[in-house]
Amino acid sequence: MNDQPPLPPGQRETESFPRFGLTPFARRFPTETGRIAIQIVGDVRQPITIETELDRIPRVEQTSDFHCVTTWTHRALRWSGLRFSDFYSQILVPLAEPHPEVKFVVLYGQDGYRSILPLEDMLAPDVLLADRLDDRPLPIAHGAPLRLVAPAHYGYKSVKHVHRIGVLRSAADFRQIRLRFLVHPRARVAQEERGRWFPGWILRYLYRPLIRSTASLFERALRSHLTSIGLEE
Ligand SMILES: Nc1nc2c(c(=O)[nH]1)N[C@H]1C(S)=C(S)[C@@H](COP(=O)(O)O)O[C@H]1N2
Ligand SMILES: [Mo]
Repeated sequence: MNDQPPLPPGQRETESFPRFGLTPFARRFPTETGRIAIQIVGDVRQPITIETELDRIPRVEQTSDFHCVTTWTHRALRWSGLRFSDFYSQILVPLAEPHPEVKFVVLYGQDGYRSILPLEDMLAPDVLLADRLDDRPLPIAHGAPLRLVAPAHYGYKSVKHVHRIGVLRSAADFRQIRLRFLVHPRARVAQEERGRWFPGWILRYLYRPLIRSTASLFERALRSHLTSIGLEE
């Protein structure tokens, strides 16, 4: 039985779903993992914090593959949460009143990580703010209490531990956290937009040798963090 679509260019399937990311973030963890609160910032008339309002939006479930830019793919993850497009039109727009020319969305994690995507990409129906994975509350490993899931984009756009969302008219107001050639403004997996200036396939060979050590660094850091807070996941 194999009715799954072929893997995107350059990707290889992994059985495990490692906690992963940029190595400077391996030892940084969220401080608030139970309660969801999202601060809205940027080109808005009303900077606000959204909490209980989230209950107004219908919940959705989605099964999607997760593609890391370093070439590993974990298939068929079952997420649940809110569609970003519902969150945007039903909560963010009416309450925060973004400038009509807003074109970019920035997501900020509690660990200091951040990424930017065009608003148009964020409004695709498969982009979620997820708070559950495989029928359980999102674990710290994968982004508690809330993370972005943008399956058509490389994993580096799917910010974990989201606590702030910015809306911007210009991407020039966003400060990148990694070398510019390693980030693509859209990072679509199907187009192999791994980074900029070089064709995506070149970056496959730069990244592949780093997967194993990065995953084990993140795994060790997670285990010692969970021990330090007296939790198991
Ligand atoms: N807050 C935060 N979000 C993040 C990262 C991070 O280091 N911190 N790493 C990104 C990268 S590069 C990837 S591949 C995915 C990994 O998600 P996972 O740890 O759930 O596998 O998270 C993305 N979102
Ligand atoms: Mo990644």
